[in-house]
Order: sequence, then structure tokens, then C-alpha cells
Amino acid sequence: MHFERPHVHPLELTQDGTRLLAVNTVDARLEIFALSNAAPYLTLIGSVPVGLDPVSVRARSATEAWIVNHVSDSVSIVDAADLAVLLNAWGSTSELADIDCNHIVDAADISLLLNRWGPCN
Ligand SMILES: [Ca+2]
Repeated sequence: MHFERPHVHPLELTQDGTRLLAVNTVDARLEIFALSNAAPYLTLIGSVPVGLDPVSVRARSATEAWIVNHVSDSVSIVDAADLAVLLNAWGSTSELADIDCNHIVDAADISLLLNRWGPCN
């Protein structure tokens, strides 16, 4: 048996209009999509683990989202500043965003970033 909580605010556009945020309630993740004026209009660019049963997302700024989690009774804060640096350098050889040092900023770098998501030590 599967219990699914009702969504409160499951979709949110960032204030700059370049990203669509969506709660993935079943997988306990925040999905981040890039928007563009040409096909493909919507591209999944990130999937960030949050609390259990996320039901609401709000963009506090262009780079920070707050997610309300129903079952874990918590609020997750996702700061996309690091992700923005990486996306702005996409396809380039930027040393700042080339996390795996293979001389191209691509999906492997996003994967490394998302796997290390959280406070810097
Ligand atoms: Ca790389």
C-alpha cells in the first residue's frame, strides 16, 4: 500500500525565469529543470535529495529553494549557487567548474557536485 501526501506547491519557477523546480515526492528529491525558448524547452539538469515526502517548493531567490517535507517534518534548503557556476560554464574548459579535471564541464561534473551536496567542510 502506498500513501501519497497531497501536494501544496509542487512546482516553482525561479525568479529569473530560467529554472523550473519540481518536488519528486515518491523519490524524495528536488528536480531542477532548465527552461529555454527552443526545443527541448525543458531539460533536467539536476536531482537533489531532500527530506521524506516533499510536498512544497518555493524559490527564496534565483539560487536558493526551500522544500517542505511532510513525513520527515522538515524543511530542506537547496542552494543552487554552485550548480549555477557549473551550468554557466557548461561545455567549456573552465577550471572552476571542471570538478573531475577532464578539461570539459559536463554531466560527470554535475554528478560529482550533486553527490557531494551539502555544507562545505
Ligand atoms: Ca569535467
